[in-house]
Amino acid sequence: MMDSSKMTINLALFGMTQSGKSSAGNILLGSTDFHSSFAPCSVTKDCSLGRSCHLRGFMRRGGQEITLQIRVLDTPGYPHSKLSEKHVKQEVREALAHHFGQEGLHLALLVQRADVPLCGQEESSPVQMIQVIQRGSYTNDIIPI
Ligand SMILES: Nc1nc2c(ncn2[C@@H]2O[C@H](COP(=O)(O)OP(=O)(O)OP(=O)(O)O)[C@@H](O)[C@H]2O)c(=O)[nH]1
Ligand SMILES: [Mg+2]
Repeated sequence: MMDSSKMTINLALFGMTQSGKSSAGNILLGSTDFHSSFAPCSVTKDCSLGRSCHLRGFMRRGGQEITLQIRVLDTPGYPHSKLSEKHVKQEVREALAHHFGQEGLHLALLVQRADVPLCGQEESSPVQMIQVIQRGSYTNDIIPI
């Protein structure tokens, strides 16, 4: 049965290789859950889930305090330096189903580097992946950061 005193936000990070996805996830969680480093190729190869602590007194519903937890899914870069686009899409689909299940994905955060000019088709690749995945699921919002 659903616990009405808890609210969970299921969030996933998307973006090109080395855009700062894992760092953004760590900042959101206030943790070092995700391996993040500067590299000439893609660092993250698998999806992984991090959870925030339960944030008490986040809001009230019917006079009752609601506790918030944010669940963050880090994903491999898209395009990836070693993995095919098909592989990354499949990996993300499976991770979304495994970690977020029936609840689904609530927020998709698109992480982009501010110091690299966007050119050609590449900048839209992560958005295309989100859209492909979204067609088979339930994401409501895409937020660029
Ligand atoms: N200057 C600056 N560096 C950042 C920022 N965010 C991340 N970085 C650095 O960029 C590098 C790559 O960051 P990651 O978080 O590993 O990037 P990623 O998108 O997860 O990379 P992949 O897993 O390889 O796709 C690291 O050295 C980070 O410290 C930022 O906002 N500003
Ligand atoms: Mg990463």
